[in-house]
Amino acid sequence: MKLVVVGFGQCGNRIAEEFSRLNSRARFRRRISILADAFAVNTDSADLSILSSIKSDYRHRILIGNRKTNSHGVGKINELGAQIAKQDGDKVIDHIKSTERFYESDAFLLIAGAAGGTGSGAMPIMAKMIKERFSDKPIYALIALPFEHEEKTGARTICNSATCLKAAYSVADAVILVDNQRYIEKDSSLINNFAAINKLIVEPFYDLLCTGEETKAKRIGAKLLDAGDIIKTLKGWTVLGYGVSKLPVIRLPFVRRHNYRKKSTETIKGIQTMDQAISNLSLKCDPKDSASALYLLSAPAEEITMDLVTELVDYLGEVAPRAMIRYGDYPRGESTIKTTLILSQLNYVDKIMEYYDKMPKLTKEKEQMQEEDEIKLKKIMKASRMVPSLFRGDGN
Ligand SMILES: Nc1nc2c(ncn2[C@@H]2O[C@H](COP(=O)(O)OP(=O)(O)OP(=O)(O)O)[C@@H](O)[C@H]2O)c(=O)[nH]1
Ligand SMILES: [Mg+2]
Repeated sequence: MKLVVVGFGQCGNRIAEEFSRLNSRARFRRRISILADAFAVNTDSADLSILSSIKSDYRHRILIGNRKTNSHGVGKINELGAQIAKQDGDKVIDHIKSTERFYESDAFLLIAGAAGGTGSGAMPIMAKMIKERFSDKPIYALIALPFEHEEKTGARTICNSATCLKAAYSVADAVILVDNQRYIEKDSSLINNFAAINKLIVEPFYDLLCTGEETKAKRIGAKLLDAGDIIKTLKGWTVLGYGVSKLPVIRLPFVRRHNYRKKSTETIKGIQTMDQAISNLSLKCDPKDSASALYLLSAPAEEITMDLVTELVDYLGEVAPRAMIRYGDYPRGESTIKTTLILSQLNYVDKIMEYYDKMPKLTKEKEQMQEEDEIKLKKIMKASRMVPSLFRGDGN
């Protein structure tokens, strides 16, 4: 599957860069392209200039709103990010459309941080514009949710996240949720280490995008998972999971083929990677709320047995009983078993309810604060009438 990746704002730009690196890895190691192209869109020229893997010309690093922001970002005001996208969106679409391999792409992946200003505001607006122009390709929004400490310190963080999520959900075919907090829970050394978090965010896409692009016969699974399966699975609120388990490096094929005990250990390893994928979901949610799931098993060809494949389907069926399950296998030369999992069409996501539930209180508090500010300012103005003016005689 080939994506057109567009990152908005600093978070979106950096994750788009990571996708671009993933594409280089696929091309170098597997001779496969998984991106048609990658773009970075920002209101901040400094953020664009420090990127490294996205092409450095103005068509790929697209500056928007420079008249309004002097190229310094929108300072968390996502309404301004949205307004700028409405005005400059055509420029972004022209650049995307003119990319050489645009017509090879299967879908758009638009990326942003929910809590910022540029990405949070501009990404959903651009999703709508892109949908109107290219109705034949699905649009996926990948949204990074803020850390807990950011949520504690600012109402803006919650408001931006809630408005971005609502708008993205209403236009995108699927919204892929990644919770920054989940990545530091797993490894606290990751606090503020965005480069490491971004690598973890994009890793589940690697095999998922590569498998349908393979041309070598020995890399094509008995049950090939292609773009069509992924597109049919992805709908609405979506999370991803990923699990990996190492296999012994030295192999004696004739021993394994006849060794029942070893085979069952490998089935257990396969199940373990599914367990890992479920417990490491990109956002905490209940798999029972998913109506559409997909898994991809990547392993050496000789490890992919019917036993393992059916055990994994049964297991996922128990964990996500409402879900229609699609699956595939990807024979690889590496000595690992990997499971990539998508849980889509979630009908309930705690975290999103949390943001939405907080909004009425925050809106009321904001209105009250504005009223108080006006009253206080009026008081000062009133008192200032007794102060002589330095402008007297100027007509002021
Ligand atoms: N996963 C991840 N999250 C990031 C990254 N950079 C920023 N964030 C998160 O994104 C949010 C801030 O969004 P930014 O992308 O910095 O903001 P912006 O879209 O550039 O908007 P302005 O700077 O306000 O114009 C915060 O919640 C950050 O924790 C990143 O590289 N990766
Ligand atoms: Mg910024």
